[in-house]
Amino acid sequence: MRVVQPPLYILWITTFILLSLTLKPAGAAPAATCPGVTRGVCGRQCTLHVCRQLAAFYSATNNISQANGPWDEEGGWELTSSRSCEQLLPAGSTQQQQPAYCSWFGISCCTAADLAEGACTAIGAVAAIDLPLNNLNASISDKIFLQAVQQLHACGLTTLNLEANSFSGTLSDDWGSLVHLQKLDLANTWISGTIPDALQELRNLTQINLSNTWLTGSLPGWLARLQQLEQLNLGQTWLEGTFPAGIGSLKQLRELNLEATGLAGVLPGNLCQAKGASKLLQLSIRGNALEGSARVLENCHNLVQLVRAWQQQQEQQQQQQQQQRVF
Ligand SMILES: *[C@@H]1O[C@H](CO)[C@@H](O)[C@H](O)[C@H]1NC(C)=O
Ligand SMILES: *[C@@H]1O[C@H](CO)[C@@H](O)[C@H](O)[C@H]1NC(C)=O
Ligand SMILES: *[C@@H]1O[C@H](CO)[C@@H](O)[C@H](O)[C@H]1NC(C)=O
Ligand SMILES: CC(=O)N[C@H]1CO[C@H](CO)[C@@H](O)[C@@H]1O
Repeated sequence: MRVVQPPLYILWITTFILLSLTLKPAGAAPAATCPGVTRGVCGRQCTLHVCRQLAAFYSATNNISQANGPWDEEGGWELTSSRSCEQLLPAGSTQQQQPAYCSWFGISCCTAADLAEGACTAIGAVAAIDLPLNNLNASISDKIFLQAVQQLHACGLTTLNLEANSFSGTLSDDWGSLVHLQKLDLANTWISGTIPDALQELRNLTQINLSNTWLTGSLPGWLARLQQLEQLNLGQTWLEGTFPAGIGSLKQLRELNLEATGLAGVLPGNLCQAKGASKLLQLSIRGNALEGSARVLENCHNLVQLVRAWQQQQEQQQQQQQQQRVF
């Protein structure tokens, strides 16, 4: 009987290996990759891919007024059902020419200078989408929308400004895959839910604007780890809880807006932790229950605008006194 044992043993091992191989890809979706990029240049395969992703983005957000499209016709996107990406990007076009989508309204393409600055990864791909106030209507949890954004991100998208549109939905963990993002602006939309921990992977963010939304939950402590942050605007949201002390250690922070939120408690005594080096210019904390003494701002040497409830009252009193004097 012992003679049979080795093959059985091998069979078990083989089964185990096969099982683990088939089970592995069942986890998180693999990160999107950008096809057709050679030495920092978005080649034809890449430009076609980018164009198709913009088409997907367009159809996922274009549904408010299909007749005219949400974007202005003159500078508008040329993509319609009768004009495909193949027609817009003829095969013979030279690399010196910018792909047609680079001149579309709200689109900025990656240039050699941008590439050198680390602002994008492939010349000729899309570096920024700036479409504030453009009647876009979609859910940010919508799979088609999200996939288009993820694919564009894989090709070097670093700025996504969709402020003041009709976006709804929640920031799912999938948003944590957009690790190259430097600017994220979804302010003035209907988005709701909490700020997922997955967003802490977006270490290169310099600007976050999620103000005037229906976001709930607490202000995540990991924001303190986004060391590139220059502007953080989470004002006019339903965020609550306390102020994470570490935010005071963000060395690049210039603007911090937490006004009209449910935040409460005592401000940490180290709001501008980096002595002498604090870049904080604007701080707005009115309209919430945050408390703190003036000593909290001791090291905020560069502060030029401070908006606090008590200060506003003082200004109003001063204005009233001045008016009384005039009359
Ligand atoms: C926006 O899209 C949603 C669902 O996709 C739809 O129910 C709603 O009517 C749209 N809003 C407008 C103003 O077209
Ligand atoms: C973050 O920025 C640095 C500097 O530009 C760059 O080297 C790095 O690759 C970026 N990381 C990601 C995930 O984009
Ligand atoms: C963020 O959004 C608010 C509200 O729409 C807007 O006033 C502000 O200019 C935006 N940008 C920054 C950096 O706060
Ligand atoms: C999000 C959404 O509803 N997208 C639809 C917009 O309209 C196009 C074309 O009619 C559809 O293909 C999308 O599914």
